[in-house]
Amino acid sequence: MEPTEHRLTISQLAEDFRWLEDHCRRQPDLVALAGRLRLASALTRNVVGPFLEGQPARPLHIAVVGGAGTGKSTVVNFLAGAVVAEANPQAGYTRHPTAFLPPGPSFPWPSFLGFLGPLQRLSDDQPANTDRDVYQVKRIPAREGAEPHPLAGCVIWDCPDMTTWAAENYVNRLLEVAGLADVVVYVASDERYNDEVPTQFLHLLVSAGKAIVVVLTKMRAADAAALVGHFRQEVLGRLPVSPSGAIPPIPVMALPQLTPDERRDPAGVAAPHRAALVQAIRAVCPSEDAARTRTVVNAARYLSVAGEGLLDVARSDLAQLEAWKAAVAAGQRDFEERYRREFLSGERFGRLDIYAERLLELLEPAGAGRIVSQLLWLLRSPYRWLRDSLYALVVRPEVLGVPEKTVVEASFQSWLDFLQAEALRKAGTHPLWKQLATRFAAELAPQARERFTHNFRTFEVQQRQDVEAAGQALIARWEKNPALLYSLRGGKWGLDVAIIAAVTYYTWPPGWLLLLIPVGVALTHQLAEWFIRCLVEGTRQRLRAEREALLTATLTQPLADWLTQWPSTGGTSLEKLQQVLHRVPVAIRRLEQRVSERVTTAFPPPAASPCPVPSVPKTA
Ligand SMILES: Nc1nc2c(ncn2[C@@H]2O[C@H](COP(=O)(O)OP(=O)(O)O)[C@@H](O)[C@H]2O)c(=O)[nH]1
Ligand SMILES: [Mg+2]
Repeated sequence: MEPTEHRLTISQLAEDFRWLEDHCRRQPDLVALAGRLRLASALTRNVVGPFLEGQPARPLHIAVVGGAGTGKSTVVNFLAGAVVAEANPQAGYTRHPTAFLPPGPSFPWPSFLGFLGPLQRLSDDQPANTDRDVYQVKRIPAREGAEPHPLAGCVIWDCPDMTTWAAENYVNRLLEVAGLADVVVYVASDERYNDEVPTQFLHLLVSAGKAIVVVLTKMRAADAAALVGHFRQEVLGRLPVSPSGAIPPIPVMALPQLTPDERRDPAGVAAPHRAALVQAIRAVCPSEDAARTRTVVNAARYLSVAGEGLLDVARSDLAQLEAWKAAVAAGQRDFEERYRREFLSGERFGRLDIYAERLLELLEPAGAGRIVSQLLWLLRSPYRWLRDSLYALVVRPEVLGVPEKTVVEASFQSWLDFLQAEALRKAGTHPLWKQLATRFAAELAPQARERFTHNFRTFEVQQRQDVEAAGQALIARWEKNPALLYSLRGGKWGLDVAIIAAVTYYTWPPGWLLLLIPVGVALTHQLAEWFIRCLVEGTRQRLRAEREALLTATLTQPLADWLTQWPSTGGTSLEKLQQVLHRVPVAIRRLEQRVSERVTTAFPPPAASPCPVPSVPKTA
């Protein structure tokens, strides 16, 4: 990979994750997976990208996360050593992340294309409930005469609550910061330490290999040990088992019920609590480089392990879209087959008879010869009467076939019926079929019918033109080739003259045997008609094949294409799903390789990975 190639790979991968996330958000059952995809893209842009760009490990990012009202802002204040975050009894008060910078030597703020995704940095001070895609950066005031801040060189993030995967906006803001974090402080209060959604979120962070410190709050001091035990057993004990190694022990500490004084003065009255908290964080960050290396390596490993699972939805959607496409194609085949069977096989293209007549006329001589030709026509009259009468006796009257329009309309209706039945049959198996089944009658069928009517008109106009063109081509072939025309005409004419001459000569003196003349000229005429019928029959065969192709080109194929694409309205297409399925694993492999190259060249290999990646929980 070229030095800057990773930028392209990262932006493409992040874009693919974003597209998949949108795709999941359109399916209400998949919001949790959408969250995972957001975390994956945040890890790509906020962690792997800056690392490959060679950005320094400083500052480390500490994200304080958890359910509503668990005491996150209070914990942020304890880490900060001052009341800087707005602790508020109202659930869901904090709507965007705020970064608090401890006093100390300054460091450059990380920068990378796509860093923190859609979150814009606010330049002015805003209340924590500002509900926009923004983040704030605030400095923690230095206390006079105080010791250096224990978390200097770190950024402490106060985050929105984790209460539901469905609140797209602020959950995404939280996931951006969670993705960025080197250490996650997971806060749970005594009464709700086991809430479902925050616990799922914790599992996800553990899967992503984040270093985690759990802080349990608000319990009575006497209950602290029991609650810690419960949490270990009920929550951490149920973490997914890792195929790649056990999850390292996650420190769990208690921050028991605080008095108002303690909450107001974390660095003074509540200093012992604060010291324990800071100590727990420092313990999981032996050094800045080691902590960052772990964050990056685990992020890359998570992407490669979880990548497959993240793509499951795309794979399953692709399979369903393929199944829909196959159903549409089967319906199309039935349509065309029925058209062939019920209409085309019996179609004579009546207009061609007129051209056959004209060809026959072309064989007749022009100018003075016309008179003779008319005489011959008269001579052939008895033969004509005889032939027509016999024909009427032998051949049954032609049964009028079903009109083309009726056959085509009925075939189209069967196609729709088949698709609707298919959608209803599979409605319970996948959201795509459910959507098809519910929207079929009201949306899909009327839209399809409209298209059908429009395309059928084109088909009709075109086929009329085709028959005329084929007939005219028959005539033109003779007219444009006088040598051929005169030979044919001369041939027929010569034969007639020869017959007349021969009969006259051999039956002289004239008697009733002269009747052989009308028989003879009738035979030559019959020969000419037979020859022309063969010519026209060839054209008929060709027209049938052309009509079939025309039906496909102007009617069934455009309809099939439209029907195939129909469930994709909104941006999900077979092509895009295929592209993403192909591109994502390749990009992840590339990034993982690049990360490991850089880790081995830039940093000495860590003795043992402090946070091996556990298994990835299956899609909810
Ligand atoms: N009594 C008591 N109240 C607390 C304690 N910790 C937090 N609170 C209060 O609980 C409410 C929610 O706390 P906050 O830190 O804002 O929670 P967040 O929503 O998770 O950020 C606030 O009114 C805090 O003052 C505690 O240990 N004891
Ligand atoms: Mg808060």
